[in-house]
Amino acid sequence: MSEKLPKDFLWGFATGKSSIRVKYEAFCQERPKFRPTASYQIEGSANEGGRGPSIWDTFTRVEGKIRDGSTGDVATDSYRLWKEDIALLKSYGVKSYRISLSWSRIIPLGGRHDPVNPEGIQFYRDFIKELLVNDIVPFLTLYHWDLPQALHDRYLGWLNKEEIIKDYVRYAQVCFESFGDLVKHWLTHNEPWCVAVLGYGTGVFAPGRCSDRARSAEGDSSREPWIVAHHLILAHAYTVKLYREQFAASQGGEIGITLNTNWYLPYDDKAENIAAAKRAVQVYLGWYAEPIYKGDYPSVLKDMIGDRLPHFTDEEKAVIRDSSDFFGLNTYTTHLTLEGGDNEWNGKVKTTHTKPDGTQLGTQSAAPWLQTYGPGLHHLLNYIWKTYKKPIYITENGFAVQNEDKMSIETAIQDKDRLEYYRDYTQALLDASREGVDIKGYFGWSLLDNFEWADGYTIRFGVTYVDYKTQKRYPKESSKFLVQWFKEHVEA
Ligand code: GBH
Repeated sequence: MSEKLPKDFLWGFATGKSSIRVKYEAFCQERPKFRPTASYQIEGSANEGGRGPSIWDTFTRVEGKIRDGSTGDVATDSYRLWKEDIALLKSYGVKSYRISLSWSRIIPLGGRHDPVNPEGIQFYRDFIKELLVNDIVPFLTLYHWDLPQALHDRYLGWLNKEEIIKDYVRYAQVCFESFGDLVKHWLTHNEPWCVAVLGYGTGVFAPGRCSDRARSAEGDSSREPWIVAHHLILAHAYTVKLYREQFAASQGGEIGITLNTNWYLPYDDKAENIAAAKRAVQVYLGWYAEPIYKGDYPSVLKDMIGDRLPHFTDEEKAVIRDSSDFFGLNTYTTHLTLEGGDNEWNGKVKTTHTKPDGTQLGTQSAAPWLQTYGPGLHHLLNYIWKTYKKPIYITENGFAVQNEDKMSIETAIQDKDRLEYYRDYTQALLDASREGVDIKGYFGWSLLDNFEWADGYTIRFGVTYVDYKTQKRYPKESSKFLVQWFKEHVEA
């Protein structure tokens, strides 16, 4: 095995999307109850580019859903500053940039009989061309959680099998036709686990459905996540079928999905905790990976969920089996795992970062769920390679420094904890690669600090600091580390 990563290894950064903007005035007229606060109006209207609202535009306007009460209306202002973003990427010397498209910018109402927005197409084509001119390979995600609001209003979005699969496949077709001559790397969904569980189970993400009537007027946490996940898997698979049958030969690209998982270590050497750690990954990851790579849900999940878990027909199984050209992986942390609890979405285990002796597994981040533990990535890469035998792209990996939102810019850019995180995780990547795990790319999350979903702007994941008052960008030490690391570790 080579000591270095191969010459064609793709590395770079990922972001959510170039902007979360809304056709603002029309949106407010339709939904007066979501009329924003004064501060929002001061930040300016966002009636740009013909984009239609998504479920996140709606969700961020519901009181109490976003920690700092913020929205993505301005975010990092990348709809206007996209050329600066690309210049920044160029200055870092990345090989690739992973970005997601906004469905409602391309088809404002989302549906298969709804009109395509030429301004949206033009925006992304210009964007992609500018990447290519700068020798940066575009890695495009079709769906990073922002369902067109119109589809939710029309038929409850991901809950409606007949409609959503057809609408999603048609959206994908528009993207392949519009950008496929320029784009050779496609991802369907980003993290379907999050869409299903956080959107329809715990309700902490849009559209915010759950059984708790204090939090949501509608929803059924015991059923809807399984239904939504089922439809996400099918929409993914029919999209890949379309790409393979109608575009792959002429456009020469590859297509897959990105799944998120943690690595699970047993809390101690008790047999029940060893079994729990094994089951956690089988359920959390296997819920999606087993159908997509092997054709059906894992039996451990079928046994656990019983008749609340939908079935795939034989015809569907043939479509979903082997429906990803590679293994797209988003991963951030490792959990210590104990038997017990009733959280079906992680396999009925309990997790902690506190070891039996009371010490912590790694360095705590700004997010309660995330501590540094490099060896976990090494284990996970080996597990995925052994279990699914597909080349792996790490499509997200990163760290949020504690209290970075309260620091001065000068202090925040000295991001030692993030740098150390990346040092440990790149070492794990190299170790696995040297052992023969086929890893084709790595994207740090994220290029920029940005709108961190339910945490608003309180948590920063960027290797570049964004001063939201001026929209100026400041490279952090971690960006310099990664740039240097890939320079040294990818074959010239
Ligand atoms: C990614 O998800 C997202 O793709 C990206 O948009 C986001 O900005 C980035 O992470 C940073 O958060 O129930 O306690 O486990 C990361 C995976 C999985 C992490 C769900 C948070 C929920 C908390 N996420 N997890 S917990």
